[in-house]
Amino acid sequence: MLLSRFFIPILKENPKEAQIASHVLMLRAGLCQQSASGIYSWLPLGKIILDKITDICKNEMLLAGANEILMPTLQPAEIWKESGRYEDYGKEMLRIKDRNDRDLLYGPTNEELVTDIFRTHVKSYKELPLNLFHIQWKFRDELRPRFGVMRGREFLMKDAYSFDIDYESSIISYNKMFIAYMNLFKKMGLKAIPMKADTGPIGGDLSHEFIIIAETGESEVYLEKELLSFEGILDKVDYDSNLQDIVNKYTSFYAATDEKHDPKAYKKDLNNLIKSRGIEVGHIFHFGQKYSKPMQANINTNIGSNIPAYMGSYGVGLSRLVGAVIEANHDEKGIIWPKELTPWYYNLINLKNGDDDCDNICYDLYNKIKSMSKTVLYDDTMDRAGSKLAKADLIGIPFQIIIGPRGINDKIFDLKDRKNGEIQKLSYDELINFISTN
Ligand code: P5A
Repeated sequence: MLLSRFFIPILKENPKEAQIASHVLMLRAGLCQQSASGIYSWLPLGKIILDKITDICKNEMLLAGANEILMPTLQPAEIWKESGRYEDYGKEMLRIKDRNDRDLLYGPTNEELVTDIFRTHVKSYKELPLNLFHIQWKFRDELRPRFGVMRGREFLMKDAYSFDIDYESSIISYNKMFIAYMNLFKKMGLKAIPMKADTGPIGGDLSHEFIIIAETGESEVYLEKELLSFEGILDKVDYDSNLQDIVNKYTSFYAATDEKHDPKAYKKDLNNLIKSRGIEVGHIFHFGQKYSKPMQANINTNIGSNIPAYMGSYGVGLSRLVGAVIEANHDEKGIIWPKELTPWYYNLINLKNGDDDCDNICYDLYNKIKSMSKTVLYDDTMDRAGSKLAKADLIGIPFQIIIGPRGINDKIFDLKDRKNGEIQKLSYDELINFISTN
C-alpha cells in the first residue's frame, strides 16, 4: 500500500476529549472518528484491525464447532416481554417505534432472538448440542460512554449461544467456549486471564470474564501472582476431547472480579494475591433454562418430552479489543502492533521523496517485498523526514526500513525494530535476507 493513497487522517495534537492512551492513539493515528457520544465511524486503519480481530475470533468459533448466523440489529419487543427482560433492561435499551406503532429495540444482546430461532426449528435431542454465533453491532445506552471504543454505546460483539439437553452436556459446551476464548486471545497476541465473574442482567450460576491487565481498565480484579506468568498449553485443541482438565488448570488459580472477590476463599499466602485493574474483553455465562423455560424452547428426549434446553452465552467485545490491544501495546511515541494483528509487516520510509536515487531504491524494495509475499506500507509522501519518522512510530508497524541519501551513498540501509527502537545497519543483501526470513 502506498501511504499517499491511504486515507489516514493523522492528528498532530493530543485530542482533549481522550483520557487514556488507546483513545488518544486511535484518534491521532486516524483509526476512528466519533459520530455521536459512544458511536464511532471506523476509518481504514481501524477497519483493518477490527477485521483482523473479527477473523481470528470467527475462525476459532468455527474450529470449536459453532455455526455462524447473522441476526438483525433490530428486534421485536414481544420476545423480550416473553423472557421478562423488557422492563428489567431499563434505560440501557434503545426502544424504537415503527410507523405502525410496533415496539422494536436495537439489540443489546441476543439471548431472546436466538432462543426464538432455536424453538422454531429444533425439537429433538438428536439435533443437540448446538452452538449458534453471530458477529453484529449492539447498542447499549450506557450511562457513561467513555474511553473511546472501550465503553461505547454502539459496539461490535461476537456472541455465541449454546443449546444442550442437560446440565452435564451444557458444561461441556461451556468448557469448549472457555478454551476457545483462551486460544483466540492468544492468537491476537494478548494475555487474557479468566476470572470468576458476576452474571448481571444476563443471569445464570456460572460465569467467567476474560481480563487483560491494564492500569486504565475499568474492572477491579484480584488474582494470584502466578497467573500472570502461567502459560496454558493451548494452540491446536481437539474441541471434541474432554476439556475439563485444562479448564480446571486455569481455574485452580485464584482470580476474581471485585463483585466476586471473597478474601475468605483465598487459602494461600496472602502476599501472592494482587489487586489490579483490567479490561474485560470477553464474558461467558451458563444460565441453564433461564430463557428456554419462559420462551418454551423445549426438547423431546428419550426419557421425557418438552424439556427446556440448557443454555449458555458467550461474548467477545470485538470493537473494545481494538482499544485493549493498543492499551497493552504502545509507548510514548505511538502504537506497537503485535505481529499477529499488524496491518503490514514493513514500513518502508523514503526520507527524500523526489530524489531519483531514493525513489528508485524504494520502488525496487517495495516491489521486492511484495514479490516475497510480505506486506508493506510505503511512505512515498512529500512530508519532511522528521514528520515521516514520527508518523511511522505513531502508526506502529513492527519494522521500519528507512531510506535516505546518506545511506544510499554508503550502501547501508537502516532497519528499525519499532518495539525496542533498535536500528540495524544492513547491506542490501542482508536486508533482503532479513525480509525473506521474517
Ligand atoms: C454474552 C454474549 C453478554 O452480552 N450475551 C451475549 C452475553 N455479555 S456482556 O458481558 O454483557 O458483553 C460481552 C462483551 O461485550 C463487550 N462490551 C462492550 N464493548 C464496548 N462497549 C460496551 N459498552 C460494551 N459492553 C460490553 C465486553 O467485552 C463484554 O465482555
